Amino acid sequence: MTTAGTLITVAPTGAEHDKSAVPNLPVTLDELVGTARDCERVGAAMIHVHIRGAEAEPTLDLGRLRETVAALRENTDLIVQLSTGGAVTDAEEDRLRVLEAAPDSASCTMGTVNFGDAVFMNRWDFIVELHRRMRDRGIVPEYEIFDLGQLATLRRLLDSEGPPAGGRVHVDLVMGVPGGMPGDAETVAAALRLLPDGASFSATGIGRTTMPVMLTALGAGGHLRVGMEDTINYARGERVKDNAQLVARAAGLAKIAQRPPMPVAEARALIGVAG
Ligand code: KMH
Ligand code: ZN
Repeated sequence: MTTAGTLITVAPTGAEHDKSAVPNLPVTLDELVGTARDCERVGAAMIHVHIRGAEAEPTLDLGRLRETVAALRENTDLIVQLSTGGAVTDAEEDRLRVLEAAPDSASCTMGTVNFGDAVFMNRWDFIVELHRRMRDRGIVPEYEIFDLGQLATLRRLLDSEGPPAGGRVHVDLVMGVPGGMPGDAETVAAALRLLPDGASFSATGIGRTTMPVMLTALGAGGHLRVGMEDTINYARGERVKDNAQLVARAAGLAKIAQRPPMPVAEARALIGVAG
């Protein structure tokens, strides 16, 4: 489904980088809320959240997740999406427990993929369980796709389990992960042929694939995810200053493409999150 506007999601932290690589990586709740406000101001409508613990280590601590959801709701209008992907080392039961923090949306990865030197494990039974629990709790999934075969898994899931909470199917193509699909125009085109009918999609390119993926997705009627989770260099030899810099660039390109950043209310309707 193509729309006039562009849904911009910011993924500000992730589980893979630290402040020694990017000093403005938001790792405390205050930093995350400040980033969220800045990014909302320049065009983001949704935030994809990974949180950190007291030592800035990736964590799925439920108390912290609940506090984070509450703080983001209090300080922004952004759609709050929690990661159930976590870090590659996270256990399935901890990833499922994330849903107890009751976000608007949560990520739901459609298969196992090599992830650099590690493996990001997503067994079929686990995927089904995540999908069911999200539906039972009214949490809207964003189906994360790291490789083309995962789109076949998404179709299998929807065929066997029926539609998700909210009734819409929204997919995020995460491209350019070493071990996953490449981040280039040909692969975006191939992915679009495999999308379920009526699905909306956003795309993000890791590292050097950031710009080719962004420009292709915009031209193809897709939406954008940007942020330090995926991109720590703004240009060759230039570190990203902060997440708002990445959102502002995406918003500027979306305007040039005559598909300006989508207001939050429209974004909620697009992916099926209740207003
Ligand atoms: N950190 C990656 C292993 C998600 O957020 O759902 C998984 C990830 C996907 O980032
Ligand atoms: Zn993530």
